[in-house]
Amino acid sequence: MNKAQFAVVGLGVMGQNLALNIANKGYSVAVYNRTDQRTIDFLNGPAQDKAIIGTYSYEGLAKVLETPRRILLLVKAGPAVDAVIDEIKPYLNPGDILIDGGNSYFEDTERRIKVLDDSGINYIGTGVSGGEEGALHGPSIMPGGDRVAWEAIKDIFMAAAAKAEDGEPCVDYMGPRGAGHYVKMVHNGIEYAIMQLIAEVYDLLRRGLNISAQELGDIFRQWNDGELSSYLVEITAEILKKTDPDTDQPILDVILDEAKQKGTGKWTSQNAFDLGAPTHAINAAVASRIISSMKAARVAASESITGPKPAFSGDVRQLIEAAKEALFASMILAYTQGFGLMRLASQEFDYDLDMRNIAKIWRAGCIIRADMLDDIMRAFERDKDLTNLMLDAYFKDIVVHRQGAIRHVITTAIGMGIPIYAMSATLGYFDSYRTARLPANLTQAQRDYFGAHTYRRLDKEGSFHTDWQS
Ligand code: 2AM
Repeated sequence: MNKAQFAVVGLGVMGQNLALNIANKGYSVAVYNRTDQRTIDFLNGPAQDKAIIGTYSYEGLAKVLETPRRILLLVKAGPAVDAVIDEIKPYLNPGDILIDGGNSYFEDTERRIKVLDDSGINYIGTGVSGGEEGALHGPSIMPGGDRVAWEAIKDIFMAAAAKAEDGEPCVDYMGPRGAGHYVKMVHNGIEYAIMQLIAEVYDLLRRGLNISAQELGDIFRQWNDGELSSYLVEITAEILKKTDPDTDQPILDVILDEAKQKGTGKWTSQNAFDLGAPTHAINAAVASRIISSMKAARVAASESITGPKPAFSGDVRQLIEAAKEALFASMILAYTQGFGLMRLASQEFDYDLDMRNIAKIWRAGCIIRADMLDDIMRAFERDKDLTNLMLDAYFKDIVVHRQGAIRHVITTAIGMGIPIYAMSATLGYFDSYRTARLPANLTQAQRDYFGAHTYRRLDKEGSFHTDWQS
């Protein structure tokens, strides 16, 4: 019997679709799932007539695989990954490759690699983005870990990955240890930011301007035909135009306004705080999801805590145009913050991340794919050490010229009492970054006043303390 070239452990939707994707590219795939019935259903269903074989023990899985074994784990992030590694390890040999394709926290990946080091088993932690559809037709894949192991899985991953318009596969080696999962984490952080920015623009136009969901769907569709062209803007247009079959209302009007989260956005912010990276848009998006989940409290408060009424008396067309420009510029600033964070992380963790390659593999397949990533890739081609995207002439020109639109959109929303926190935070990042002298001099004085923390001066070197009360 010919041995299988690749294995997938964990047959949730992502696991099933990746197994199908890889089999469709001409590789033979063995699958295993903790609960046998799921394997049976998969084999009798979507995997019928494919080069996919089912196995019902880790021992059996190990036996049917060619060596070195290449095994992709797609189980729930967290303790399940450790459990599977422990159970499968006795059947593996040095040189075999375990690949974790779940949304694992990058520090867990670093720890697992350390633990497996003595066994000779190679470990790859990889981000996979694109949702269920992406997994089946081509996701963006962000692998990190052992470089030799990467070379051994490269052909399969390149075949399975999405292809950008220039034909380049959306996968590349990100860096050692947890680098792949780190990049995926930041991808998700940027995703949170962009989703929140879009949500705020939707809220302003829908509630503030009373534009119907249908009309707004057309507006987003038009935007998606231009420079805003991106997966998230595209699906927003489709969502806005969707009618609920039960009520005949726009489906958005019957969906509960409580955003859930699995943690990758929060991890991004937490890590950004640890590293000292300004990620205003991501932080604001996480905070916005949190306050959205306090539905009962908000409903109660809405009855007693008053504010301005969302009533707009200005030029509607002008505001819609400004919203488009503001969304574009603030999306650029969200990417700017994400790439800035990865730059710091690369130094802190010795990941040696290549920002150009990250932009390159985000151009298709993943949730934050957008035409502007092609330009981001080019900016890092012009200068691979670019410290901030806004310092690239092309992007500087865009944000400088669109800042008026952001200011107009934000002040309009604020005047009407419509929360626009992520976009405001993004502008705060922009304004802080371009301000030579911030009020942190006062912060330093206060710290010295109450805690004798000392301060530095503009006019001479050294550390100073003032006797404030004398
Ligand atoms: P299950 O079908 O047996 O629940 C996504 O949830 C995938 O993760 C499923 O295939 C699920 O297997 C698997 N999974 C979750 N926890 C697991 C564990 N502790 N060990 C093995 N697989 C697990």
